[in-house]
Amino acid sequence: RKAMDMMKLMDYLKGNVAMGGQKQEAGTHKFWKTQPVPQLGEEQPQEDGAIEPSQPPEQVRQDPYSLPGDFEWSTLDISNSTEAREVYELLSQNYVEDPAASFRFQYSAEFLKWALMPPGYHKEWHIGVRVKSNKKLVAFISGVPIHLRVRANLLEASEINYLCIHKKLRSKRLAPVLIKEVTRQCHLKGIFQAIYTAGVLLPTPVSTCRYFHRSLNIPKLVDVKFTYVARNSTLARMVRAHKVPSEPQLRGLREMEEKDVEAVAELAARYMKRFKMVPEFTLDEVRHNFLSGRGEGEILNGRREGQVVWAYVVEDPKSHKITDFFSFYSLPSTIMQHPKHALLEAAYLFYYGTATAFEEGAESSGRLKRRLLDLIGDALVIANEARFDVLNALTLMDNHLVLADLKFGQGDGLLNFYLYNWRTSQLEGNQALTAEQ
Ligand code: MYA
Repeated sequence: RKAMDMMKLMDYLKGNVAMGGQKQEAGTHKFWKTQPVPQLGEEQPQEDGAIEPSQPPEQVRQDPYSLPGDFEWSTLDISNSTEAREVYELLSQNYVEDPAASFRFQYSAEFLKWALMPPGYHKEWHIGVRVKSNKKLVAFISGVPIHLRVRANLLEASEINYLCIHKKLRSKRLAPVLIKEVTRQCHLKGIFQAIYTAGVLLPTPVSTCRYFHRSLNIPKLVDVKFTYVARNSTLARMVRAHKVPSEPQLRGLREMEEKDVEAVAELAARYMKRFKMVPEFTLDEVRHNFLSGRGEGEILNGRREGQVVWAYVVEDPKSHKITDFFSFYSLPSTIMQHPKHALLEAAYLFYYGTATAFEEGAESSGRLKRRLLDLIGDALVIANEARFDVLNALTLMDNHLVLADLKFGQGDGLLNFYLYNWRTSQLEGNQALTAEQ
């Protein structure tokens, strides 16, 4: 399958585009051809490096880009619940949908707070556009700081996400203005590289991953047409085939706590050395990513109120060392026009790691694969306990080792990874680690 994706990617690069159901013609990217990104058909670079030089602070444009007359820029204060709610409302009505317009991402306000306010975030990178007359929020783009290692280089970069324009204002070339403005705000903070992901194909992905889905709540998923009963099967048989154990299987598995921050940071850092494009986390970032989105109060039906992230560790019962961890986050989708179900409760596999990977011969002997089957298998148990309908994962990190055995089914969606103002030759899916939330 991966070979197929690479071939499609090659076709795209040659200009014969038909990827992810998207048709585009090479050479027609009026905006992207003016930007410091690899252009279509370019040869793979011999060396890694910036495409254009960083600017000294006094050369960075000081004035905001101009917007059409009826609109104005507005910095959003995400720590303010009313403003976080405004972004939530804009996205829940206008953000990414599947090609059939059946499902639309519904990031919660708590999720947005967690994703947009990591340690060292800049409020200036949370950029809105409002209608001047009534102050209605009609567009948004955001960035957060990230230390990103791409092969041997550690980049101080921004991660751009949640670009969204109200449906009524589409195709008016407003997106390039938002992108230029967030670029300017990054430049003002001395940041000249960025990472971003998109389902759509643009010039030019550094890596392309496919979505896989592990069904948990089969009757509902069939009901909302997220999945189908195969012609040679029945609903009951499918339910049986997708049953997960009622208890985690790994001895020593427990929820991550504050006392684990250092051990998880070390394990994650060492594990991520396996991959070619990865974020590097400080202790504060580990605490933020895995503990701050945990919600409040008692766990009820596998969840706390407002919980967006689940993080678990395996503590060796004898040595009390942390040997493994996994995490996933909650990102529901609105089910459009369904009489019974309004929300698809989806969890997305996030970061994980296992010390088994550091043992001699772990990969060739199959030990790494077996350990990951146990670990991600337990992630399924926890996700099921927390009443998620489905656990989603991409073809990145070591996921390819376990997806088939754990009964993840291949999805239609692709996710393209892009770097802004950084040249490096293309990475295969499993060499990239998502920075996507
Ligand atoms: S990906 C999620 C994007 N959001 C959605 O898909 C939500 C639903 N859709 C919309 O809200 C609109 O359709 C959007 C486009 C806003 C996407 N990334 O204004 P237009 C190019 C980059 O007439 P609209 C995410 O959030 C398109 O190719 N460019 O179009 C990551 C064309 O340029 P060109 C995109 O449909 C975002 C131009 O825009 C995307 O009204 C990373 C047309 O503009 C896209 N997803 O609005 C942003 N979609 O003619 C880049 C279309 O050249 C960050 N376009 O083909 C770059 C780094 C910046 C920081 C640098 C720091 C140093």
